[in-house]
Amino acid sequence: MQRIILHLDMDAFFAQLEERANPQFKGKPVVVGAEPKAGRGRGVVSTANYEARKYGIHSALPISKAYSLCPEAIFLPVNMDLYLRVSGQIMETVKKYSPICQIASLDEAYLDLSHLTDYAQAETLAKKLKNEILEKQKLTATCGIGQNKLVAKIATNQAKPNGLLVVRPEEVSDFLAPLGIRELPGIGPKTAEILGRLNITNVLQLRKIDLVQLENIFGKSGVSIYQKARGIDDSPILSDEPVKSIGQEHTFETDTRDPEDIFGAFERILKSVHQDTLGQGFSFKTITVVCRFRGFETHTKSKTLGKSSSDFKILRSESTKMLLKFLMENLKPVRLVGLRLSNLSNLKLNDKS
Ligand code: TTP
Ligand code: MG
Repeated sequence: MQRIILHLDMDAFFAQLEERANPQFKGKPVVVGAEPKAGRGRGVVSTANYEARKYGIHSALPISKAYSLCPEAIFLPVNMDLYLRVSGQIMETVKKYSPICQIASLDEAYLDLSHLTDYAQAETLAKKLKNEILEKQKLTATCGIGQNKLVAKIATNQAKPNGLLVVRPEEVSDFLAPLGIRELPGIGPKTAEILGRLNITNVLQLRKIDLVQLENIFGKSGVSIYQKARGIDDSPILSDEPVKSIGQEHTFETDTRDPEDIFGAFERILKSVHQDTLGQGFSFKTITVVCRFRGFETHTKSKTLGKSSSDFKILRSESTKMLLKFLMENLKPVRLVGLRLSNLSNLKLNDKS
């Protein structure tokens, strides 16, 4: 059966909300994220508005780099309470447009519109949705429409900002062909580097490699790369997707090997993540610890418990073991530590372990 999927993603979400709250920022570069501290700041950029992107500033860039690219930009801290509140309001609007809706992140959602007869109707619906968000929230969003989540999302990315792009099934092949391989969601820097060594930089070139060869190079993920290059994606829209993980990170003011600093910060993260997880009614099964050393070298380790737990002592002892291992294996100063709990299940009352 033909599917029609719409993907919606708010433009420069955190930055747009800051601009809405401060109209004097309009037209100026705005960067939301860690404090730049005149170029000595240690965190990263959460997002930048499209003005700031002209300077090469983007999400996940070290804030010090962002500052050096554009010191005159307006740098703002993350105001998550505001973003969460508005995200909830936007998603209430989005959900009205289809009973099958997957909220994929704070600012993006997929709608299954397969009940409509054709793509023209879907396009009309997308225009209405964009309009309603603009009228109610004074915020712009971009929509992509395609035969599956993959094509719809790529369409959104190509239409940004404040755009709407419909890719009909018969157009998919030509639409994808000229795109760089990094435009395919899930093709990260490592995969792109390996393919680059084979002189493959765009999707058309990627399609020349057959499935067997891709599997030889990439193992299991070969199939998924093969399918992405052809716009194939059978994944369903998962309504009301549950929270998948809860975590927190801490970046030190200066890189450190001081155990008091490191374990002090880690203990605070442990308590806060544990409280947050139980507070949201979850127990956890997988514990992941992240440690970033000087030079941005980042290591992660995970431990999956035999059964779900909500026990703080187990969490502390398992995660501290992983952190200690990082510190023993690597003698460089530490820049960041973090903890994430996943494999969450609904906590049963009186379930103590
Ligand atoms: P995105 O939708 O990826 O980015 P964006 O909305 O800022 O810009 P656009 O969609 O127009 O390209 O992410 C949504 C929000 O999530 C973003 O505003 C800030 C936050 N975010 C981070 O905090 N860190 C990140 O690395 C990314 C990618 C996003
Ligand atoms: Mg966005």
